[in-house]
Amino acid sequence: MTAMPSLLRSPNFQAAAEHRRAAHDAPLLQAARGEKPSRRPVWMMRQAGRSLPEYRAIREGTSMLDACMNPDMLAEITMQPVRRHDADAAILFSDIVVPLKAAGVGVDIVAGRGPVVEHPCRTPEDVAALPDLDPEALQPVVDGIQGVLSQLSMQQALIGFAGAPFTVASYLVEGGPSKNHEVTKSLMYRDPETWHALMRALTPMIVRFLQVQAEAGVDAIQLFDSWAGYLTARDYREFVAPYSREIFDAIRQYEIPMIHFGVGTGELLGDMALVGPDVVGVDWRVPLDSAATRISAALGEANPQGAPEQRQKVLQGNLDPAVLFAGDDATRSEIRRIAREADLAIERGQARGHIFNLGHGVLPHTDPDAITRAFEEAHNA
Ligand code: 1CP
Repeated sequence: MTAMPSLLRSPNFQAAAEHRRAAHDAPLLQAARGEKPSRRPVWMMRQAGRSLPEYRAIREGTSMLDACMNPDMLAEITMQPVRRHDADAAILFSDIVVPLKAAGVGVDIVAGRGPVVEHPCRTPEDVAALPDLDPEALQPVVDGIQGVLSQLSMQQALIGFAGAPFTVASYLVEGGPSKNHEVTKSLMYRDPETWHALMRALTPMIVRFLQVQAEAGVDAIQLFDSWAGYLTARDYREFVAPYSREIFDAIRQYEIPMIHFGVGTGELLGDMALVGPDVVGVDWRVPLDSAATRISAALGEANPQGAPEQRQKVLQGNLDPAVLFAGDDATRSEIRRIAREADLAIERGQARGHIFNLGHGVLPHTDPDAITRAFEEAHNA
């Protein structure tokens, strides 16, 4: 398949739809639309990278961001876990800081640490100096996506992704990974005007990143707001939700399923459902049937006249990644419990479907064979 640079210039929903593969019946896409899938679809966050020896081998001598910008490596790394684990979806091998890097922000991914920003963004001047993202700079991602799509079967979906503005901002403001996010939160509380300006600068960059992926043919997208769980619901509504909503509103026109996920977001599930995704990812702390009750109540409260379907989202999750270290018996019983809780939520009319996943990413040092067995178990649960 050839690259499609013309698609990068302006949003082109029509062309994106014409280029989409005929993967309509892939179980993950069926589930995400609220239809009954041919099997319970499974993928795992961080299934690409980390745990796989073939990943460590291919990455030898190449920096993380260089690997993300090399179409052949991107495609190969994206495909590795799909081949190994019979996954129902590939997750694009990229990172939430790729759009920043492509825009020219000084950012690197340091091994064993994560994204590190050369010049943290904390003042109105820093925000004003943030560059725009020229979508042409993402051509390697487009080419990599073409490579993945040419290898996936029509039963396997490709999930594109981006970091949500709050989570991306946390790296930009802190300057790197953070335990408590205190610099980010203090900017939010001390100088809300600059905070909102930062959100307004990041939102179009993230929209662009997702548009480029949608137009290159990804079958679904996930917006990661990994660190939103550090906020109160009140702060989330004021400082974060309007921008995440803007992103879902901009991408909805591509008519591909949209997933939203964060860690420790039990108190935010209703609010996160309200910003507009089709699927809500749940971490392992809240059982899926309780998650569905919270989501359904929030949707009903926001739209009391709405039809019953408008009170349901598809659930994604939520095996504790640590369980994969506990042996096959423990893993099997946890997977079955999760499947039961998801099915219960669906029976009660509080959810439209279930995509099996972990409650957060695969942990480093997880045995790849334990992952393969967990996929099989979840398919049959
Ligand atoms: O050298 C390496 O192998 C670096 C490890 C690594 C990998 C494999 C990083 C650095 N990023 C990635 C790829 C990646 N990042 C993917 C695709 C692979 C897959 O999921 O299978 C995805 C979806 C991401 C998204 C991402 N990056 C998130 C959101 C998801 C999540 O886990 O919450 C976040 C928060 C990041 C930042 C980031 N990048 C890398 C690290 C180690 C981190 C986290 C740092 C921290 O703890 O703050």
